[in-house]
Amino acid sequence: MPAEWEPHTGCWMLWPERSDNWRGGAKPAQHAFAAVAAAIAATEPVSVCVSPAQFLVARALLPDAVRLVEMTSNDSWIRDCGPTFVINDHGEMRGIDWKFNAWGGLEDGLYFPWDQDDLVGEKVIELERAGRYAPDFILEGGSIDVDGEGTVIVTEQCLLNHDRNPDMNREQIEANLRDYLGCEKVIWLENGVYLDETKGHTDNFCRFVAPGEVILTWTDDVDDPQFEISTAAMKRLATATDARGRMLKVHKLLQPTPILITADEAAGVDHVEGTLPRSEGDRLAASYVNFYIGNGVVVMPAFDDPMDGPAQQCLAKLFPSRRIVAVPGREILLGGGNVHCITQQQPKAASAPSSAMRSAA
Ligand code: KQY
Repeated sequence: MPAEWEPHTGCWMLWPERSDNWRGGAKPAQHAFAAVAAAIAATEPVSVCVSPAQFLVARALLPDAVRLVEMTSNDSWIRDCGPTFVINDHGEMRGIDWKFNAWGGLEDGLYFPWDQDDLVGEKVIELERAGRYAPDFILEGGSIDVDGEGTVIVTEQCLLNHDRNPDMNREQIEANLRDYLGCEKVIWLENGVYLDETKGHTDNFCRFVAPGEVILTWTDDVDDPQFEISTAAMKRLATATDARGRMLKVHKLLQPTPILITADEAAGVDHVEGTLPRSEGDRLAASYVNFYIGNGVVVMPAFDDPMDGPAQQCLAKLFPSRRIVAVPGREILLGGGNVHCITQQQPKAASAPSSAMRSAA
């Protein structure tokens, strides 16, 4: 799997719609998604998958350059239910169509059903006429982060959670990551961001920003539960080596002031049995680490918080050849994720696709 900073042929997104996750009939979220799509579309092609009912609404809110594709889904987290694109040994792009169970299945998943989300990976791969790998393995794209040189970061909280692949042990899970992502080294952190409803996705917590360099969400407030989580990760990262044997340089990215759901925001969500309740005062898993690295931009969430500026400056130093675009992140956060969770990059293949690709293993 190439690193996200390697060249893309494009980016995929899904259009938000369900009113039991997104307040105000998903209207505010749609504007936020449109801002993300527009920022990314400035430097690479963007495709947004949308239900037939929302096609014209999305068309009206998205820039003309964004391609709309009609597709059914249960929600809009394509990082997690979409394909993970990889490049094989012949330089051809393939899609991994992981199994998806809405972050925990019937026991503690975030909604039911998730059958249409589970088909998104296959449908996108079809549209791209790419070869498809379909492992019998539950994984969300937000739970992995790679350096493109054989290293992947994951958390135990997520990948060893009994609600994902309960019959597999750590070694079997590592074997799947090695086989499908082409990784030689798995770096295991313990937990992800405090109260993250994905149960520990690393894309909200700790990510590669260059070979041998990671960024970690951080707080200096010892009374914040995030302090202990980030400190524990720092300890592991301090002794970890990557697939090439390098020690890691860790960049701390200070989190925003804790963000709580307001009464108004909670009241705007349709409360439906079987979905995660959104209640006034609940803390959200806000993190600036949830950014998207596009061909010429880094799109980061902003929260109208004093820490927005320092976060933007930190990313500007780490990605000097890209423009750092801050987009309003609160509405996406209210749905349970952020910019990275709603996007999926498609890496550039090293060779032209051949007709044999679709049937090849
Ligand atoms: O953060 C993500 N990768 C997705 C969060 C899903 C939240 C569903 N309500």
